[in-house]
Amino acid sequence: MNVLLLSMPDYFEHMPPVAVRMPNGALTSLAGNIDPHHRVAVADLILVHDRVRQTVTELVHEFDPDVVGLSIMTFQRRTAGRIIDLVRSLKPDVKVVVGGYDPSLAREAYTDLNVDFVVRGEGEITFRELLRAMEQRASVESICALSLRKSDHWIHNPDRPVHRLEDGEIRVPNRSARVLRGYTALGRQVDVIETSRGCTYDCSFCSIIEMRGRNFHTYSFDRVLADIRDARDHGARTIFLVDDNITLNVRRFEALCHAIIQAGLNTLDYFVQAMTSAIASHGETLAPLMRKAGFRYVFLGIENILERDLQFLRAAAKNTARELGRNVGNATLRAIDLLHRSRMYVIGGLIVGNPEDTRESIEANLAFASRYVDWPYIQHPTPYPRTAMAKDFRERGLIVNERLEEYDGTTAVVRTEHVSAEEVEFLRWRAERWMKARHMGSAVLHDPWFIVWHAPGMLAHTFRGCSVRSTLGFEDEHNAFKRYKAIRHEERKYL
Ligand code: B12
Ligand code: SF4
Repeated sequence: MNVLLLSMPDYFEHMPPVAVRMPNGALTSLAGNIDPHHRVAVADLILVHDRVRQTVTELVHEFDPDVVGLSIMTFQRRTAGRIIDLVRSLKPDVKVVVGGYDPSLAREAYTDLNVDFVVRGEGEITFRELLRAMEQRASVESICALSLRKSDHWIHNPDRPVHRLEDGEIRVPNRSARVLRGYTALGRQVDVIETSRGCTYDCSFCSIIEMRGRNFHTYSFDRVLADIRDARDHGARTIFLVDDNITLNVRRFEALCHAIIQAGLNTLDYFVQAMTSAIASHGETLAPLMRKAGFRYVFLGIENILERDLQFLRAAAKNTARELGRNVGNATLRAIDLLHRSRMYVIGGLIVGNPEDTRESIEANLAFASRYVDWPYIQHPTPYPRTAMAKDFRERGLIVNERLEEYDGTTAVVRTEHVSAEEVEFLRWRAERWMKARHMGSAVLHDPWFIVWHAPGMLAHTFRGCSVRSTLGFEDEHNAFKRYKAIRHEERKYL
């Protein structure tokens, strides 16, 4: 069968396509795990976000798919619906399968879209079994984790246990299936690698717990190294380790750094997500080792600098430093210091606009980010389906925007008890632009040509909506913010 796999073109503020175009790791993993006789194509539509209709039309004509699969996050649901309608108009009898976080956690929303199957949770084995059943015209009703349309109603087959990655059941991704080019992170070709799946924490904003429960499974180092080599052989010079929480097992992470060095793969740049507690407690030895292994940017889940907000986000434990088994306070500053001492950049993940936030508490977090982090990754609390946070916000009546296409993390869709959603977003937007502009000065040392060449585009993106007058203080910045919002609104019309 011909199988066309698509990821959505929707992007959000901190990953503008002018600087970052990241592949979707799910699709190549699915492609690597279906039976090899199928003809499979993977198209990451972020690479063609400005010509989606034309590209999808061409792909359907050239590839003539029997099955089209879409990987969807919540804020991409509207675009996914439009792409499905387009595909159906081009080929009415095609089978449409959806998977990823949104279909898994809000399956009921997909009964109204024109899809045939929803794959819930991890997809490799479910999708393989589905294709086999379709090919053999066999029943799909015994395939776990599959939801299917049956004339006028839907059947939801039982869930599937999470995969134990240790047993080699999941084969390596198939990167050769990609049919579009242009992946980049600041000018270097980027690829994504998984070394583990899952997390045992339960932060209230995170979808992972509802998606797969609280657990942690790991791939063998042989497999991870083979995967990194494969990414490199496909041209990658930067690797993003997309593990949900690689720092859950620090000893294993250290051993992985050693393995990368021994394999000579430390000539690549690495990006990783980490907990502040793990870095603060083990950073004296871990941070220099990470640097030696090639780690360059570390996304730290700081979440908030105020204890009250950390409690709301259920993120206090992962931000607590420990010494000899005792809690010794917030881990953030120490973690940042240790990473900086080893010449790594900190991408600071913070969440502002929580229910009790005042203007002052938001500004305290923004000032902290401005002073200590290299690249701000500040978001607003976003009530994604079935998260604990969504329940809290709904019960308190604080959700002010139900347009899911704006649930991209940098649009404030909830208000606090004291500050309107619009003002929360304005405060973040106003502060963040300057933090980003400042970091371009550091990035130029590593990638001079890219930054020099793309700086005008990146600055234009960061400061869109601003005028010389608003920047010099002769115009109320709220006006510039309104213009920015209008531009952002237009950008979301991918097709
Ligand atoms: C890496 C990552 C990113 C990366 C790369 C994204 C990319 N290009 O893939 C970056 C940093 C760019 C990113 C950004 C964002 N992300 Co993100 N990201 C993740 C993370 C950590 C891992 C995803 C991953 O690659 N996993 C490995 C693959 C193999 O697993 P998988 O994606 O789950 O796919 C499996 C199944 O879902 C399923 N499946 C998936 N697609 C399909 C399709 C078909 C047809 C089938 C059959 C099955 C299937 O099968 C796959 C294999 O088992 C997750 C999870 C987490 N714990 O935080 C969040 C997560 C996916 N991100 C999320 C969000 C919200 C975002 C942002 C909007 C804001 C943000 N929080 O940063 C932006 C928007 C991105 C954009 N397009 O601009 C949310 C999604 C929530 C939701 N309900 O939609 C998650 C779950 C985190 C969270 N907050 O809970 N993200
Ligand atoms: S530590 Fe990270 S991956 Fe784990 S629940 Fe919290 S946000 Fe999600």
